[in-house]
Amino acid sequence: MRMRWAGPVIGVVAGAVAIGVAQLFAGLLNPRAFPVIAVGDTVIDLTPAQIKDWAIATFGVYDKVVLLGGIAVLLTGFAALIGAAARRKAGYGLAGVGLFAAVGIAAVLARPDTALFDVLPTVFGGIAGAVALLVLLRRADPRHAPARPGPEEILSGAEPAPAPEAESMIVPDRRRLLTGLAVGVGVAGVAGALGRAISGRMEVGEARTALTLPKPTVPLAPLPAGVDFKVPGLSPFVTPNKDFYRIDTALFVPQVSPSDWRLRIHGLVDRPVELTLDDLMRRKLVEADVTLCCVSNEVGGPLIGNARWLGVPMADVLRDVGIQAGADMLLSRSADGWTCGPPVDVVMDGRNALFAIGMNGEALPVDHGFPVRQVVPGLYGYVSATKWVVDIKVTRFADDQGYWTPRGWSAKGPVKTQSRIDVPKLGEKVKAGKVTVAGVAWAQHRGIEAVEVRIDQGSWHQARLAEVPGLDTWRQWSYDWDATRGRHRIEVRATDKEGHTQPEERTPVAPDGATGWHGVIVEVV
Ligand SMILES: Nc1nc2c(c(=O)[nH]1)N[C@H]1C(S)=C(S)[C@@H](COP(=O)(O)O)O[C@H]1N2
Ligand SMILES: [Mo]
Repeated sequence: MRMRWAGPVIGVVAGAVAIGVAQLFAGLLNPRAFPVIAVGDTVIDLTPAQIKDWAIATFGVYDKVVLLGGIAVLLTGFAALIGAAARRKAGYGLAGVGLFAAVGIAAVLARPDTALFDVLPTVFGGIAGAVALLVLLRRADPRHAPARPGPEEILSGAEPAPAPEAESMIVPDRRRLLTGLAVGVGVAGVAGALGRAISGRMEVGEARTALTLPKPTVPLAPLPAGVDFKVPGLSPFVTPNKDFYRIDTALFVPQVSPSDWRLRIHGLVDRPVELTLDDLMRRKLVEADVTLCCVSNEVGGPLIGNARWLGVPMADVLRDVGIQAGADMLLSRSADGWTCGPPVDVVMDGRNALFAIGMNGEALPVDHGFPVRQVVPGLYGYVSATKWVVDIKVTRFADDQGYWTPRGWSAKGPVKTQSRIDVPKLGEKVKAGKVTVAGVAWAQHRGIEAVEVRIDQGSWHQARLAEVPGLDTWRQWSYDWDATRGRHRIEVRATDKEGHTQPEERTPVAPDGATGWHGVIVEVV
């Protein structure tokens, strides 16, 4: 009857109380001061690039779910250990809670968007966890069990006063402990749920819904009818916002209220400015069809999407502030401290590089950078597409680096010409006869000139190309294949309008984007 399980369970429940209370205070004070998220974000920043690349490659857009699951497992394990140690000696437990809180505090303070005040949720959580630990330990300790007269004592009327040596004979009060644990779970659950609810109200979803997007100063012509072959399984030309891939280092999506948003532009400029959203929306607004893709996209991968963006040309704003001679990089920073540095000449060369506020006819979704993000056609997202952008330092590649550069990725990231087979899918069984092979190809800002398909390494056949509104989007292609029974390998390659054909050689995504031809093997029956 030593209740060996009690220590670990007490640890886990005390840990839950700590986290629930921390969440409650984070909800009241600042959702970003929730230590679990701060630790997760710090882990992401400290994780070696290869592991991050592997996580994106393996889990794709679910990488964060996996990370959060991993953190939950680790936290539970540590809490169980602390509880087990605490049952030997309460001091060990308190030291463990202290260590926990210290890690949380360090992570909160290490976030770029927190202040000293933001350690309070962790401190209160730590105190609540320590109290819960001590109370539960006491309840698990037979010496503190309430006096329960034994049969002889009832007979003799003696006071129950167990001698210390007799400890093992004393039955710990299981029910008292279980009640304590249940109360602990309840406190953790209620505090956590309340904290989440309050943080939720501080989120900007409502402000986003309330924001009326201005009309573009120069409306863009509707998309030509021929942009979309509408082949089942083929990526639609316009990616619906809800299906648009999401990649960023933020576990807790920055909640930037439109009324608080400011864009500060400084550094090597003649006239530094700080713009509000109204300032931005009063400027000339344009629409642009631009395909955004991630440098971490493997050949044939899903990390690409196409949207009609509404925004202010970055070049217009930057011309007003006056970029000084010698500046060659725009180090832009998000509300949560992520940075990237597109080259000045690319942003200023007349392409549709935008401070975007709208995506496919709605305000930017919060996950995609509300209220303002950058979109630069022709550059991978990691060097150009800052979401929740709040600051631009006009600088030089010689002096500054974006987030991913010291992590093993190239400082400059022009998009490589690529193509993907969407249908048939890898391993699909198709019927012999006419089979539509279709997919997308992209070489943003250069444009796709041709797409070729080959079967079983035979000769290349020209695919039919869909229409495009300009050079900055992907282009659908399709090829009618007369399929014969058996296993066949279909491959695709694209040529851009500069005459560059995708090389066959496969290279990894790091440091500047994968190369190679996408191929699928299908079964024709
Ligand atoms: N603030 C911020 N912006 C960011 C990132 C980020 O981690 N933080 N990731 C970039 C990368 S790597 C890509 S591919 C695009 C993805 O944009 P999306 O999530 O809207 O598809 O955002 C870019 N902008
Ligand atoms: Mo990316």
